[in-house]
Amino acid sequence: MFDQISDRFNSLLQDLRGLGKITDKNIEDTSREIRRILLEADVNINVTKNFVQRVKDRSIGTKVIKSVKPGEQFIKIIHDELVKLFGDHNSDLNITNRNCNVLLLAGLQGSGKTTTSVKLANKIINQGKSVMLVAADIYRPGAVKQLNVLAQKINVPVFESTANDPIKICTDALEQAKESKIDCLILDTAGRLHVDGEMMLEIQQISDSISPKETLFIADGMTGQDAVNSAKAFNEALEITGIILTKMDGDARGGAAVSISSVINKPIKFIGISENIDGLTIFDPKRMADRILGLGDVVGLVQKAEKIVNESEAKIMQEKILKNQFNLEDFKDQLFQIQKMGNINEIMNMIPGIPGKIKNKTNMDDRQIVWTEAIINSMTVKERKNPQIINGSRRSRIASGSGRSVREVNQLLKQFTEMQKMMKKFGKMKTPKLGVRSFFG
Ligand SMILES: Nc1nc2c(ncn2[C@@H]2O[C@H](COP(=O)(O)OP(=O)(O)O)[C@@H](O)[C@H]2O)c(=O)[nH]1
Ligand SMILES: [Mg+2]
Repeated sequence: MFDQISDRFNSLLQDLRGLGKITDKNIEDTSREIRRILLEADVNINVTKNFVQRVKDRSIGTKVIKSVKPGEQFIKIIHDELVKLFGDHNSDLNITNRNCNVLLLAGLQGSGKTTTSVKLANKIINQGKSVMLVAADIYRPGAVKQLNVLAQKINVPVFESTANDPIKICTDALEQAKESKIDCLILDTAGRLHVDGEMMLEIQQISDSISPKETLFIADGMTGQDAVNSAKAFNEALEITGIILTKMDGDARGGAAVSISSVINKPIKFIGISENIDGLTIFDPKRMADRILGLGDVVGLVQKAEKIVNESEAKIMQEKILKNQFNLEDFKDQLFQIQKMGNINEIMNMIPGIPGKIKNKTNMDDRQIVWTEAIINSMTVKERKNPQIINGSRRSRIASGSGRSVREVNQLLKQFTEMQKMMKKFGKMKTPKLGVRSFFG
């Protein structure tokens, strides 16, 4: 997701960090580079222009302020503007009505409406609320079946009808949902082109007759600039309350989809990150901006870690680090914990301050953790506690014991020594230096 844009911003930020002063020239250069990055990511031209202008205006404004870290001030401006571009704050579903909240899903064919309606149903039942889905796509053969198959997986009822009028289907469904005291009714509508007047009228009539609490525009994340125009038309026809970007797990540039929010001035509420039913995440503009700028996703990382690491273990580890007693045995434990957290590259992306270039170069294989463990397992306890004693002949014995090469053993020992050095420094510091993050609070 946004890999290209993120890599480019990362290298720009590296340059900015070193800035001793904000000058007209570096404002100009940075603006030009931001413009290039956004356009290459397929961000809408007007959105790009506004973005660059705002960054420019604000940085000219800060030129006069004597800052300790001018580069970071610049970075903060870019960060703020990215958050704004994404709609400022994260907005959850508005489903607080006591009697039946209706969610209407609209969008082009194949944008992911049916899949998303079931993903949403899943989220809502996990909050302890009841849901009914409505099969309102009577045009595409197989559409009703597709919804049923998906809904069955999470045991959510589907309202079907032999009526060949989607408006009637939806109003009947609402009546039944109210009778059965269902909390949320999700309408999976047919895909339609914004230029198809008849179909646009139909969805307006559905909307008028059931007054949805949420009208969500489902946009394909792999889409190009056409989607921006279609979003505008849908927004004129309906009271869109939010956007869901699907297929954000793909390697598309993503810029067009992201522009939609800014163009129609509506928040992105969720993003689809896999075909699976649990592949829907709340969209948080700040976290997304952090990720794009390579500032990591600390919140996500902590949430992941919290599920795995227990607090007392973490405390013991921290003390060892501070007392400089962290050895290869502990390192192995840590690897094991990381492994439990999931895919290593995903985790790397969440760690702040690792430049994109390094991430790409590393492109770590999950098996690497297993290999590293195998190497450590082939060491004696004494060696693990005191890796300095591992000489040449011991290295080749460890290599043959673990089935890895001597080069890999050397590499691991070197990495570990580097890490120990870093930890030593860290341990000596009274207040850890947090760099950019401290700036953002
Ligand atoms: N990888 C991925 N595929 C998705 C996502 N959302 C939907 N799809 C796929 O996109 C295709 C079209 O989705 P569908 O829900 O049928 O679209 P609809 O025509 O708008 O109802 C299906 O193959 C889905 O599995 C997503 O977030 N990630
Ligand atoms: Mg569908």
